[in-house]
Amino acid sequence: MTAPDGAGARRAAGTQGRPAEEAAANGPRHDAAAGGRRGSVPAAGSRGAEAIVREAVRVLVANWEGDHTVPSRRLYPHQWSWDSAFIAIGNARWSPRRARCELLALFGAQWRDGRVPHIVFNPGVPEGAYFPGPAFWGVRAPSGSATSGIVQPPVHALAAWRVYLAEPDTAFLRRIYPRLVAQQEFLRAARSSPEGLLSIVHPWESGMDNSPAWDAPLAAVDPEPAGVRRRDLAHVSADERPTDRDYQLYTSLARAYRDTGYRRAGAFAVQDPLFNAAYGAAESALARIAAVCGRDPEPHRLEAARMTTAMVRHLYEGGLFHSRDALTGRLLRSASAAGLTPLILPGLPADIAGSLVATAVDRFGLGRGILPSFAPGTPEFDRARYWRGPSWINLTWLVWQGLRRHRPSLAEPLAQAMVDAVAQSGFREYFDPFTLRGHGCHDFAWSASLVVDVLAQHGLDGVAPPSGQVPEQAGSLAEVHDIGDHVLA
Ligand code: 9WN
Repeated sequence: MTAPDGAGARRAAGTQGRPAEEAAANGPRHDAAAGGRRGSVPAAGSRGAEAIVREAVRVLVANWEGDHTVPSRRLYPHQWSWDSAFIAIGNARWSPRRARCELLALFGAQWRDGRVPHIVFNPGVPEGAYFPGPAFWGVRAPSGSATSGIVQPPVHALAAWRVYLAEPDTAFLRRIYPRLVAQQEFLRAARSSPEGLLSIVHPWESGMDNSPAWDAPLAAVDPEPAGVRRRDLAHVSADERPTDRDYQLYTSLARAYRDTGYRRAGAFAVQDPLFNAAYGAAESALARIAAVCGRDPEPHRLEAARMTTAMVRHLYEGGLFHSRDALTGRLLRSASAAGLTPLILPGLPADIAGSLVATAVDRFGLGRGILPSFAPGTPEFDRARYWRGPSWINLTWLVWQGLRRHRPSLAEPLAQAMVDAVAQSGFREYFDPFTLRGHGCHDFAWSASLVVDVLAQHGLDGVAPPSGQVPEQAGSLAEVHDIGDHVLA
């Protein structure tokens, strides 16, 4: 971890890249002609790929905590729910054992009602290392672990299936299947609406905390009156993080939910396309998992189809999926890249997929670089502030997965853009969509793990990854014994 990037650095990025207006009009790209710094991929081909994979594995080993991986040693020193899923997807390529362990550790802290908490706290880390810590949340899982009481997008079934494909271990699948089912059941029981959509009750549940998509519903929330003692600003510059007011809203909402025993939503209940798409894709993955476990896949297939239909009916408008305010019934039109993630739904109708791809090209610059988290050219867009514009590897990876199914020709440049970002700036938390300058923390785990997965599937500049044959969906990049803990720790 190095010193935070300051505001000066951010201004410098703005002047080195294209002027904001030009960038806004043309969408993100980072080739020399655009005036942005081209991603300096180290020696195209398998040797470059090998160096990146090696460095990624170093990060993943450095962040390993014995049974789970911290997203970042200092900024996020506990286990996070959807991070662990993305980490497992990449770890499956070099250590399927570690990937299985990651998921099982997370589900070890599952609550009786089936919810998988968004943070599992490490008892060895001091209370003050992260805010809000275990004392704020005030709750323990049946396992005894202190946890938060909210959830994150359920991308875990997808991860479990990919971990299985990397190394078919049916015992693992049998063990995790009922837990994944319980996770989905909790969401149906506690969060569904008459329209058949699921609500998140806190912006942190979206995983895209300060997305402009939440600005309107958050206007109805009373901020925590007292100041909040944030820890994140000790590690990252304030202009790359949510604002103090955001934190007052986050704390107020979390406190209100906590005070009902984590049962009743406060003033924020939103049906987010990413969360609902993750749930639908999870049902499709569960159908495959069920078949291997000798269970009936059909209910999962039907549920995936049902969710896809509900999303198209209630969240889709004008070439993009939007959130819907569950309290008012209003569609929250915004230009969040979350609205592109329904591309991961296998049963998405072809015409909708086609329109989403067109939107991605026109408004998000798809095909010309990495995916921004919010559409450039909108008043809310901020190229450096967290989820208000910067590019994140997990969001890009999800859309990439969707493109591989619905528009393979655009999947390839997007894979290359992810590799370019980390080749130029390292495994940063997020990236300027125009210059690929890194922001947020360093050595961020899912940036490392997902790029390992990208290289395993795509190679670099179209060159196959170092281990040679890596099948489309299955297989590992290297044997555990080749890139083992001992070699790189
Ligand atoms: C709050 C860990 C998490 C990610 C989220 C990201 C950020 C936490 C924070 O870090 O959120 O959950 O403290 O800002 O927004 O997506 O899971 O990497």
